[in-house]
Amino acid sequence: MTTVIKGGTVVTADRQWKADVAIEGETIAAIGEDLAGDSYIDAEGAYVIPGGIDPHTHLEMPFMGTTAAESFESGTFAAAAGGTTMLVDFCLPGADGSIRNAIHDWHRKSAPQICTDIGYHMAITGWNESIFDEMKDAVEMGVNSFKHFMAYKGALMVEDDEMFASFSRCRELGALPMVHAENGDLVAALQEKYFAAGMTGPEGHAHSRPPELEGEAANRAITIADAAGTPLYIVHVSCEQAHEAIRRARQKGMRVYGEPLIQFLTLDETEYFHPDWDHAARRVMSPPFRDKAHQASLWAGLQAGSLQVVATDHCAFTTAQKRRGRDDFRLIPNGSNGLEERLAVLWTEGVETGRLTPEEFVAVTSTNIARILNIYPRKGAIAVGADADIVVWDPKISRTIRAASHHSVLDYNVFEGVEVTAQARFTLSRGEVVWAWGQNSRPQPGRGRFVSRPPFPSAAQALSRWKALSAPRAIRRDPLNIPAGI
Ligand code: DUC
Ligand code: ZN
Ligand code: ZN
Ligand code: ZN
Repeated sequence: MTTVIKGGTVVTADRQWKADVAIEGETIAAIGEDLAGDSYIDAEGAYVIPGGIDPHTHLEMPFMGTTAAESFESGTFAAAAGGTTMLVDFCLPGADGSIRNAIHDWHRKSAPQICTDIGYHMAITGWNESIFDEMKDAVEMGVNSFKHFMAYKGALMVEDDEMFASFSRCRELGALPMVHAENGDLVAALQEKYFAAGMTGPEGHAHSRPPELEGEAANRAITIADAAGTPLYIVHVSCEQAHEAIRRARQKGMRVYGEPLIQFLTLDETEYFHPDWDHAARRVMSPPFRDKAHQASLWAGLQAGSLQVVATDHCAFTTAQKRRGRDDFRLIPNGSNGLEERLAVLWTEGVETGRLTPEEFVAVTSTNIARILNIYPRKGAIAVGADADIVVWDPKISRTIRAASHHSVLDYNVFEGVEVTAQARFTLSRGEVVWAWGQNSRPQPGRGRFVSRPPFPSAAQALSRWKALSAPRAIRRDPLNIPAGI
């Protein structure tokens, strides 16, 4: 059985050309002109792009006294409707602190539900010998990235010595450290200060998390990564200060990656001063939305390549859940939506405006993160042998984003009323159509798979390769063999 995606323009991270794409089973079998098959998918007038990869979601995650409302089923279906065929979810240790158990727990929750493929990052929320040991188990279980919260004091936050120990362990294991960069001690102090001064609403959230605190933490994490000899991935970069830290580190030769969110690129801090409490609270996330100058910095970073990935941090809490913080902004569960909207909003605000080329759009929504997470070219590529995770992307379907018609379980949408000019006509996951615009079909929950991500060549090997080159040079900067040029 051969299925051919017919008549479209294939776009990859480096070029675009008119071609058909033939699929056999779960993978791409051929790319070329006038391909014949047993069945056809119409791509006339559309782009044929690698399925989006959202590397930052929190589905069903217990957090701030409640649990994120988006399920693995609704989340992966909403993703597919928006042209995203893989997401990478953050796995949090439970009360026993065990990494192994947390991964089993995430499998137990996700496996029966997922409509498309997923991977995990593991959160490191403390430090002891069993965490040291279990990080190896995580890598063997296909989880090769570890996230560190520099904020959420008294809950998830880790200290600098703990990060140094964990980053050093990542280096031994060939894993990638990631950080949520905000100075958690100062956030807690400022929250206290504004609340004590009578500021109880969502505006207190914005005031207590200024961009300087994100910039400081980003710089500190970069210093720790440099000392440990690891690359570093900084999640949800929202501001010029953090972007500047990343630019400087890269200019010095470090592999530091930055991930702006689609929300940060398009929505701003005025949302927190909206007269409707629900409106403002629904947008409370950390870091918070910033002003337009920071947005301009993030767009520039995507253009220049100093920022590599656009994600969502999709962490969906209903209005009822947000109201837990009605009298105290510190209790509003942090998180906002974007899993379904990411590609359409980025296309409209990025490609339609001329800020990004279609190739850059593919790079920042799919290919770059596939390379950073070591799953390229199985994911993130239109290439013979790659998984047939493909989107037929129609740049002529305009629509208005509405909670009433989205596929998330949320009762609102932070992009409500935003007009977008493109949409997934078809989304294929490993060769199967999991979304078709204008049709009511839904994929089978549980058909998605966990994608095991191998470690990078070990630091020890990389080091000895460097040592073999006798020229005196810094050996600290390049311990993992992440491909150059991203
Ligand atoms: N920020 C959020 O807004 N939600 C989940 C976790 C985080 O760091
Ligand atoms: Zn501290
Ligand atoms: Zn975070
Ligand atoms: Zn997050």
